[in-house]
Amino acid sequence: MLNNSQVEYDTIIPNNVSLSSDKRVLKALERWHPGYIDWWKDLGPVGFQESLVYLRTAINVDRDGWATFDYVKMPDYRWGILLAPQKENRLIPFGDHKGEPAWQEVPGEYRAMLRRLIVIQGDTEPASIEQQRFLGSTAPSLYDMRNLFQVNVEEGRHLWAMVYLLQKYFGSDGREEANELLKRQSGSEDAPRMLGAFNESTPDWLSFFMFTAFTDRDGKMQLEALAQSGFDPLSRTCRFMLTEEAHHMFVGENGVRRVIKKTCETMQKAGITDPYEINKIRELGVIDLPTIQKKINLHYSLSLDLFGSEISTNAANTYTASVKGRFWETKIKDDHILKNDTYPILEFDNGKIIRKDASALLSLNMRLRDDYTKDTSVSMKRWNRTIEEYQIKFEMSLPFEGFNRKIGTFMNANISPSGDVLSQENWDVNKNKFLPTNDDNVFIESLMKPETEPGKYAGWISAPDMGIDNQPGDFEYVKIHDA
Ligand code: BYC
Repeated sequence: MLNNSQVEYDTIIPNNVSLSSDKRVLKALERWHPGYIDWWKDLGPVGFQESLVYLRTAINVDRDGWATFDYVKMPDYRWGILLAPQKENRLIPFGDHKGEPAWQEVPGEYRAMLRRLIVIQGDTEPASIEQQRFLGSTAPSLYDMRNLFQVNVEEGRHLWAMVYLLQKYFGSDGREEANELLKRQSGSEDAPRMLGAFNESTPDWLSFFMFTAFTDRDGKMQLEALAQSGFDPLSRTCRFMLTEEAHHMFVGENGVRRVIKKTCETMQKAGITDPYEINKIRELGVIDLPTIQKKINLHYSLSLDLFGSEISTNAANTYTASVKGRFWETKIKDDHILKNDTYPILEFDNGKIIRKDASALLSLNMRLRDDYTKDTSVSMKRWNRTIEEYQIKFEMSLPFEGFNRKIGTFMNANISPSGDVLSQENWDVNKNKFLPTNDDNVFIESLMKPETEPGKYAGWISAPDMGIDNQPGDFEYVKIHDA
C-alpha cells in the first residue's frame, strides 16, 4: 500500500493516488491528456511555449519541501494529481452527517450535488488561463512573466485535480463533464464559462494583478469551504490546492502594491502632492491612484458575485448534506447544524437597504462573502500603508457590497461605492467616477510595453522586494529563446 504522501513519478501523470494500480482511472486520464494538451496549446498562453520558464512543480504533499524549482517548457510541465494526506479517522464536521466518518465514496443521494460543485470549481480553472492568455507578450519583467506562467500551470493542475475526481468517482457522467470542461470557453457566446467573472477579459497587467488579488481570493474561500466536505477525496484535493493558491494571491496583492508604489514614488519625485492631478501623473507614465481605486471597485464587485445570492437554498442544502462547509468550519464554536441560528444580512427592498436577521442556513453564501471581505481588507491595509509611506493623501477602500452587482439582492440597484442609493440619472452621471472608463483602459493598455531584460521593470511598476526562490535581482526567470 502506497503511503499517501509519496508521489508516483513513473506514470505520465505524477500522482499520490496509486494511479498505477488503478488501471481504469489511469486509462481514462491518459485518454483525456491529449485533449488537455491540445487545449493548452490552443487556448493557453499565447507564445512562449518553447521558452524555458523557472517554475515551481509540486513533488510532494508534505508540509516541507513540497515543491522544486527548475527551468521547464510549459507543455512539459508535470501536471500531477496530488491530494493532501488522508487524516486518520476524520469525522464529518457539520451538517446532518456531523460526527460520522468522512465518506471515501460518493453517497448516492448527494451525487448530483457533488458533481455540480466539482464541475463549477473545475470550470473556473481553465477559464482563468484563457482569460490571461495574451499577457505574456506585454509582461513588465521576466519576473512577472514567470509569475503569470506559474499561476497558469497551477490553475491547469487544479483542473486536473477536479478531472481526477470526476473520472474516479462519477463514472460515464464524470467522463462527459471532464470533456465538457475543455469545450466551454471564457467569453464565448455559445459555450461560455459557468460563472460571470470568468467570462470577463483580462486585457492588461493591472487587471491580472487585480484578478489574482480579488478573484483568486474567492477561490481560496470556496476551496476552504469545500475542504470541509464530508466527501474526503474532495476535502483532500482542495486542501492541497490551497497550498498553491497562496502564491497566486501573493502575486496579485504584491503586484497591485508595486503599481501603487511606483505611482507614489514618481509623484514624489515630480513634486506632485495632489493624487487627482490625473493628467500630470499619467504624463509621467504611471497609473494614477483614483484609476487604481476604480479597478478595485470593479474587481471586488465582480468577485462578490461569485459567492451567489445572499439567500440561497443551494447553499443551505449543500451544508445540511455535509457537502460544503463554512470557512474554517472546525474552528467555529456553534452546533455546526445551524437549523436554529440566524445571520445578519442586507436586503434591497423597495429602493431601500434593509438590515435583517435571516436564517443562518440560507445565508451561508453571505457569511462566506463576509469572511472573504475580512480577508481582503488585509491587502487594502498593506496598499494604504504604501501610500502613507509617501505621505500622499489618498486612501484606497473597498466599495459597498451592493455596488455594481449582477447577482443577488442588489442586482437591479444603482448604489454608489460609498453605499448611497442613486437614481438612474445620478448613476449615469457618476458611473465614470466609479468604474474604469474606456479612456482609463486605453491609457492602461498604452503602458503595456514588454520588458524582457533580466532585472529590469517597465516604468509603471516597481521591482519586487525579493526574488522567487531567493534568486538575485537580475535572475533570468524566463529564457525566452534559449530553449
Ligand atoms: N455567475 O443559490 P445561488 C476559483 C447561479 S473561484 C453565474 O444564488 P449558489 C478560481 C447558480 O449556479 C471559486 N451564475 O448560488 C479563482 C445557480 O444556478 P442553477 C470557484 C451564478 O448555488 C481564480 C443560480 O445562480 N468555486 O477557484 O448557492 C482563478 C442560483 O444560485 C453565479 C466555486 O464557486 C455567478 N456568479 O452559489 C482560478 C465553488 N452565482 O444551479 C480559479 C463551487 C450563482 O440554479 N460553487 N449563479 O442553474 C458553489 O459553491 C456555488 O455553486 C456558487 C453559487 C458559490 C458558485
